[in-house]
Amino acid sequence: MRISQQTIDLHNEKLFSSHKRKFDFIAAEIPHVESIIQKLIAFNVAIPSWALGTGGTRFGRFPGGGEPRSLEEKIDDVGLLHALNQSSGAISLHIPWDIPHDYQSILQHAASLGIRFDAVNSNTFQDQSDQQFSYKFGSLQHVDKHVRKQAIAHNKEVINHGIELGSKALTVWLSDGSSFPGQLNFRKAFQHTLESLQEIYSALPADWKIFVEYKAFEPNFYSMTVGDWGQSLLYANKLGPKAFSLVDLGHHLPNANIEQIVALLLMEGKLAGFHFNDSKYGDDDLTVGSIKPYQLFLIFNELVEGMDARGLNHATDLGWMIDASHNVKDPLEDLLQSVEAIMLAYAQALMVDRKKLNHAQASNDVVSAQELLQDTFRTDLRSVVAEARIRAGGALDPIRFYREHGIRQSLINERGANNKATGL
Ligand code: RM4
Ligand code: MN
Ligand code: MN
Repeated sequence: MRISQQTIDLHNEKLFSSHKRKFDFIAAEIPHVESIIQKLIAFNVAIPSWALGTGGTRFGRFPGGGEPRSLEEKIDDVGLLHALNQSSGAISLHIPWDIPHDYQSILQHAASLGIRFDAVNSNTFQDQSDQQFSYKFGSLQHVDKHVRKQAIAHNKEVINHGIELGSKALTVWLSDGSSFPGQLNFRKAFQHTLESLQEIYSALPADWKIFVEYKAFEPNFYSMTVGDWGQSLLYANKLGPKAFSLVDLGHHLPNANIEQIVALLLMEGKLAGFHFNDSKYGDDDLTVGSIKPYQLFLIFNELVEGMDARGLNHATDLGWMIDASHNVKDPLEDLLQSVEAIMLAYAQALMVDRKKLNHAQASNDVVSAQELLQDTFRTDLRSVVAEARIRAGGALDPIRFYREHGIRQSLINERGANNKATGL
């Protein structure tokens, strides 16, 4: 199913006067509101192909119906999101969960919905039925070079799929590590992983990047071979200028200061970008902004400051992706909420008065610095985000539109109630 511009316009007309009151009020308070709106319009967040179906835990999974049955239908779902919010114009594919067969028709299909292909992801954390060697004891780190070779070949294959689709980056997340003391020689595991990554790196086209994603624990519970930003940065530095560290918000030990990590990776020119999600305990993969919205704002505050200091283009120079799982919500509603939370945090960060903050910092005025950030965070910018969205052609209230138009029910009618999308 597709959403017509006409139905979006009708929806917007109905809600416009109430929106305008809120927007005019806040716009009068922000002198550079127009430039914030332009930046919001340019900003897009890629949707993960592996999270368009219902997620689950190791205890169970409760599908909601109408899940996409093919890569084409996943692209359709991203098309629906993008039509509603005009900020989800990209999809990030996970191979082999989503192997593209007919590149031309997939490219055409995606283009007709305004969707491009973001980073491609490899998977050496699961065994596939047709593979020769098992990843039970790791992939790029493995003690047996045959296993490493197989994992390297898989990554090269993923790059090749990405080249056909116009992707410009490979994201490598490894579950490699150990679950018990003594199981691994840490130095050898690191060196094997580095050598394997070097071989993958050498297969990258000139204009590609490789994103090295770290994670503190799970599925290995004693050590992870790319366990934190320090290790990821070591690999990225040793690999070369096309290698960067990817921050997944759920991949840190509790209470880590992620905004500081972000600031320093940016300073080193080694920040790849993000897998956005939120969490209370571990890699919970919850809706972005649902648990720690202030942290999200502080991260964006560092991002805007650091990107501007390096003269980066906010919209295109880093990778912006969601990596979440939807266990109890409709995945599409959940993704709309996540994108909205990201846009809001970005808008707030754009609003921060940098001059005043610099001044407060330079004069050790701790109170003013805190007041300034909290004052910004407590300013309701939802109508500014909505204004950007409608100017770009999206819906004033995407979730309301989605519900009023019975989109999930149409998807169930079209695709059935019991199919299971590939992915998490
Ligand atoms: C991992 C990690 C990766 C994602 C897999 C599915 O925890 O976040 O980015 O590809 O999950
Ligand atoms: Mn991730
Ligand atoms: Mn994760």
